[in-house]
Amino acid sequence: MGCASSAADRNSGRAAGLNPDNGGAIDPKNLKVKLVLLGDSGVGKSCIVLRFVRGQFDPTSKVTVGASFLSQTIALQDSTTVKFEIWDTAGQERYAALAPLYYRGAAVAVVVYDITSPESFAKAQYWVKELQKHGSPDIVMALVGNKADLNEKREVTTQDGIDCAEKNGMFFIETSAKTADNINQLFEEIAKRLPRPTAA
Ligand SMILES: Nc1nc2c(ncn2[C@@H]2O[C@H](COP(=O)(O)OP(=O)(O)O)[C@@H](O)[C@H]2O)c(=O)[nH]1
Ligand SMILES: [Mg+2]
Repeated sequence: MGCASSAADRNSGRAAGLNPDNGGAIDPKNLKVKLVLLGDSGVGKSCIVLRFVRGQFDPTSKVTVGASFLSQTIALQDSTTVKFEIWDTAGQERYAALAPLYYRGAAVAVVVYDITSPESFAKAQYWVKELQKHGSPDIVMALVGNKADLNEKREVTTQDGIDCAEKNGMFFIETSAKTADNINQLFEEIAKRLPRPTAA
């Protein structure tokens, strides 16, 4: 069970993000960035995207197969717009070999774990290492502890998340796709951290 994005079909015709050169655009006021979500199956990657793009939470929708593509534009206070081209990957092992196709050339990687699952936190650290080895050198990385609404079942402390993020130069936030807590903040903070292209 999970949040498959049926809206993916609507946007799939514009799925040019597989081009490694497509991680960023040149207009400094209208940024276009390729963002990839990585993390164990079931941590809520698809739900985070759906919450951000459509403002919805659907606990009954389907597991992501391979990867799906959605886009969303946000406006920052300095009137910059940032268009996120979001690649939501499937966490299952059988798709792991495909992951480099999605994170190669990505300007942003969002590594997600579930605060109730130490296994998913270990997997997140695996992805961080993978990105450090094979991702773009200037990639913006965020570490996200999702399902913060399940605090009574928490098994990964906030401090563990903070420490891991600090060690790896990442931005850290705890979110809930279910309650929408910190979902917009996640993307706004990423947008603020993007390297701004200087006018040619
Ligand atoms: N309580 C709670 N459940 C969530 C949250 N985000 C996702 N889920 C549930 O976790 C399951 C997996 O979500 P999904 O987005 O498919 O995970 P993915 O495999 O990482 O894409 C689904 O049953 C969701 O309803 C959240 O923030 N809180
Ligand atoms: Mg999914």
